[in-house]
This record gives sequence, structure tokens and C-alpha cells, in this order.
Amino acid sequence: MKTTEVLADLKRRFPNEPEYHQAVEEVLSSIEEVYNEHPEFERYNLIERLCVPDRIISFRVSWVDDSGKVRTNMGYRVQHNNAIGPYKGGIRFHASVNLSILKFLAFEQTFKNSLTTLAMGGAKGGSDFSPRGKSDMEIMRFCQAFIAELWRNLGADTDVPAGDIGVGGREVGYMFGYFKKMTREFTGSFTGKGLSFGGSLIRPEATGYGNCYFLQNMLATKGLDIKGKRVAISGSGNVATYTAKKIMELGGKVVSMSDSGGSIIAPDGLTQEQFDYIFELKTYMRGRLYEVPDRFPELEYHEGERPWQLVKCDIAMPSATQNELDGVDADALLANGCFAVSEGANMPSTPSAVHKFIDAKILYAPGKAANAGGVATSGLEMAQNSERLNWSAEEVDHRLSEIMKNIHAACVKYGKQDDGYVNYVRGANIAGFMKVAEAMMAQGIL
Ligand code: NDP
Ligand code: 2IT
Repeated sequence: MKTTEVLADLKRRFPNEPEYHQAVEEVLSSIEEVYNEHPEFERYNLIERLCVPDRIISFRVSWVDDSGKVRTNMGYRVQHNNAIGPYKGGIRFHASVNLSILKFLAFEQTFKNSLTTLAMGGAKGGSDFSPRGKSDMEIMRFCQAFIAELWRNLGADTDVPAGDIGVGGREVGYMFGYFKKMTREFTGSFTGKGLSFGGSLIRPEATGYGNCYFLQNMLATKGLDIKGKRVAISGSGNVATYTAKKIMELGGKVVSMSDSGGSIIAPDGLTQEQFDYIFELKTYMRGRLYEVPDRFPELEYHEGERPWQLVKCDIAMPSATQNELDGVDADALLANGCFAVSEGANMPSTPSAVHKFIDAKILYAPGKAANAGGVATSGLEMAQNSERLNWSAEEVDHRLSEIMKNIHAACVKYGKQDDGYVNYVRGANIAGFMKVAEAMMAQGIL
């Protein structure tokens, strides 16, 4: 297998899908050497079967807005690979959603889920519907119309969706409700559900907390910890807010947060009062960060800017979206002394930024390792649903931190270089790939 040849072929067959090509290139260039040590992989053409999704379901979603106007959006589910467990992965509602983005996310999810050590295959779905500014009833009608099309392809042992950008507890509740109505069965068919109907404690917190646990493991390899460190975070959604909460609990200083409108900068770290307000504003009031200085004039708001070049930090935790940290941002971070990057979002750093981090030999954890705590806790929610029991917050949190420790250890095992530097990208990709590859080999040509 030659990465350049496989990639050229994928680009020819699936043009205009840059995010998908980007994600595939990153994984293939990491695994090429190991793959080529196994001639049986090539005989089974594992590589093409791993890069091209098992199936893609796409459909039109029609719904009626509050003014009575009939609206249409596109809906998709990319079922990438179910070699090691039922298809599993989030649903994204955002105006930018297209097949390239969902194919990259489903591809990444396959290796991420493998890393969790739990039995979950990889999938992703979503719509170009934007929940921003929509009423609760509009969101509900949209979710119902979306599931009216998709429900036949889902199920607790078939394909289990969850949240992602624009999809949180409210949307999962509406989708699960409609799925239950169509199937007339109450099963663990979605994760991220409300606590009163089968949701798991700590699932909302899990991605952000898990990223902090992964970071703790990385820092420990250098004899460091989070206490007193200046941490730049992007985003202010589910992942970013719980990352900030845990960083502050662990004694770190959160020096930035952002949304798609701009960044809030706190050079000395957010106070608890400031963070609590931002959490309320973004989580419950569905507000915008530009409103923050009205309440706290001492906080700077930078319209239209990302945090990376605005503030000095020791650690960066990009937690908004893909390709939100580019080579110029990476240069600024490195020049300012940043020595660790742990990704909450999926593929937030561009290839140029990733190369700069690795060339500088700083601690750099790719999303598929660092943010795997979210889907891992979804796996724990599925386990609880299957045994019809609810575990305590302490138990789930403990299992989450153990899983993150194990993912870190797997990255070190496969990613440690002769000079002692741990290339977490290589480690995560090889560890994630090997398990899926073995399962695919054992199951024949499918
Ligand atoms: P949310 O919708 O809760 O929050 C997304 C945040 O990112 C918001 O602050 C949003 O700003 C910002 N954002 C979204 N799109 C853009 C954009 N194009 N440019 C700039 N900012 C943007 O989503 P999550 O927190 O759940 O997801 C964040 C990231 O983490 C995604 O990459 C997701 O795939 C990943 N992830 C999520 C997991 C989960 O369990 N939820 C698990 C693992 C990874 P605004 O409010 O202005 O839209
Ligand atoms: O990107 C991700 O891992 C998620 N959005 C969470 C998926 C899940 O099934 O919990």
C-alpha cells in the first residue's frame, strides 16, 4: 500500500471532499509501514474496504417552521465500519454539514472507537439544518422529520447515534422519542439521553473531562501537571465548557473561550464567577459570547478572531470544530511557549499545524485519542442500558479516567520513537487500526 496512490484514487473517485481526503491521508501515512508488514492485509484489500464507508444513507428532510413555511434540509448517516461493534457516532446539525465532513468524521470515529477498547464500530450523521435561532417546536419538528427517514437504519445493536455540534440533550431527547414511537421499543438506541430515560451520569461532561484526563497522562510523562498552567480553549459548547470546568477544578487558568462570532480573552484566567456566567449563557440561555463584556467589562472580546494568536498559553485545547487552528496559529503558540496541545474537537489542527507541533516535539494529542472519552462514556451508557441499571457518577467517572489512561498507554506503546519522543498521532492511528484490521481479516470479505 502506498498512501499517495490510495489517496490519488480516492480523490479521483470522490472529488470535492477535502476534509475526507485530509483525514484519510493522516491515518494512512501513519499506518503505511505497519500495514506493509502484513502482506495478507493487501491480499484482502483491507485499505480500500477501510477507507470507503460500508454505506451512506442520504435523504431529504421536510418540515414546517413556526410561520407555516415548508422548509427542506439534507439528512445523512455514514455507516463507516462495524467490524468491532454496532455503528456508533454522533449527529451534527450545522449549516456547513456536507458529505465530506461526515465521511471524515465517520472515518475518524472508527479508529477512535477502537481505541476506547469498547465494542463500537464507526459512524456519523447529520444535517445542514442550523438549530441557531430556531424555536423549541421547530427543533422538535425537524428532529422528528429527520428520524422519520432514518429510523429503519438505527437500533441498539445496529447503529447508535449521539450528539455532536448542534445536537445536545434536547435534540437527542426529541430524536429518541420519535425513534421509540416508530419502533414501539424502548432500547438503548441513542446515547446522551436525559437521566430520567436511560442517560448516563457524566456523559455530558465526558468529552471535556476525558480530554483533561488524557492531558494529565501526557503531562505526567514530563513530570508536570495542570496546576497553575495557562490553558487556551476554543469553543464554548459542550466539549469546551466541561473542559474549562475541569481545568479550573484542577487548578489551571482558562485564558480563552470562543464561539463562531469571536473570542473572550482572560489573560489571568477566568474567575469562577465569570466561568459560571459563560456556562449559563451558552448552555441554558443559548446566548453569544459578545454579550459577556456587558456583564464583565474587564474581559476582552475579539470579534471574528480565534484565541491562538491573542493570548500566551502553556497548553492549547481546541474544542470547537475542524481546521480551526492553522500553521500561522501553531507558529504563534510555539513562539509563546505553548508546550502541549490536546484536541477536544475532531481534526481541529490543519496538517501544517500538526507538522509544526510534531517537528517542535511538543506534547500533541490528536482528537481521536484525546476526545475519545465522550464516545467511551456513550459505550458505558449502552452497557448500563443493556443491564437496565444506572451506575453512580463516581463509577462512570472512574471508568472514564481508566479508559483515558489506557488510550494514553496504547498511544505511547505504538508511538514512542527511538529518541523517546511520543508521536501520539502515529500511536493512536496504529493502535486504532490494528484492532479493526484483525477483526476485518477474521470476518472475511464483506
Ligand atoms: P457544540 O455545538 O456544543 O459547540 C460547538 C462550539 O464550537 C460552539 O461554541 C460553536 O460556536 C463553535 N463552532 C462550531 N462550528 C464552528 C465554526 N465553523 N467556526 C467556529 N466555531 C464553531 O458542539 P460540541 O462541543 O459537542 O463539539 C465541539 C467539537 O468536539 C466538534 O469538533 C465535535 O465533533 C467534537 N466532539 C464532540 C463530542 C461530544 O460528545 N459532543 C465528542 C468528541 C468530539 P457557535 O455557538 O457560535 O456555533
Ligand atoms: O465525535 C464524537 O466522538 C462524538 N461526537 C461522540 C459520539 C458518541 O457516540 O458519543
